Amino acid sequence: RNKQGFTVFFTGLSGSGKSTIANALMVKLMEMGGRPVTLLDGDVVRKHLSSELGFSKEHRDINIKRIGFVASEITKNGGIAICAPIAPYTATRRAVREMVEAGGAFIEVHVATTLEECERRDRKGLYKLAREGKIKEFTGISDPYEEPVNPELRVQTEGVDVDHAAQQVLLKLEGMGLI
Ligand code: GGZ
Repeated sequence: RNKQGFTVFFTGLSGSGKSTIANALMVKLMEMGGRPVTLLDGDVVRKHLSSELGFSKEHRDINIKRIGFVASEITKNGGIAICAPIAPYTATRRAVREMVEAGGAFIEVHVATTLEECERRDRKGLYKLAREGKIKEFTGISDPYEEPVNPELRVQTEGVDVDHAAQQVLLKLEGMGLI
């Protein structure tokens, strides 16, 4: 019998490691074969699906709901969607969950790297620019991030390698009978 589709929805700060873990998870799921896997990464979506949008609450919400819609279509058709936006607002994440759960399973994964650690890494130099006021409304600095209260899974990235974090997600999916 065919298994139901599902969406793995990563949420976390800029530079928390969402994209890296999402990519590692995608590779592992593809290696297992069977179902198509679609990655909806934050910056790719911003370029191709949400290029006219900025970072106000209104625009972030539109962005996340678009991602949610695409993920829900994929999930409904038995596929696997992996999303990796910041998605800072609880209510918007809940709206996406409801859309996806109408046709399959939704797994929210909080990539729980602390602001201090993200800022220490500052891989793209954005935190420095945000501190200098050169980027406005920057998540964690001058814009909110509402931490998920009841995610299906919370992963740490400090002192843990990417493969291990992706493996934790796989174990969760197995436990839920999704793979
Ligand atoms: C947050 C910003 C901002 C502001 C540009 N706030 O580390 P990155 O660069 O590659 O990931 C961040 C990305 C966030 O886009 P999302 O679509 O994931 O955000 S949301 O879910 O809130 O819609 C960052 C970059 O865009 N970036 N300006 N002001 N991140």
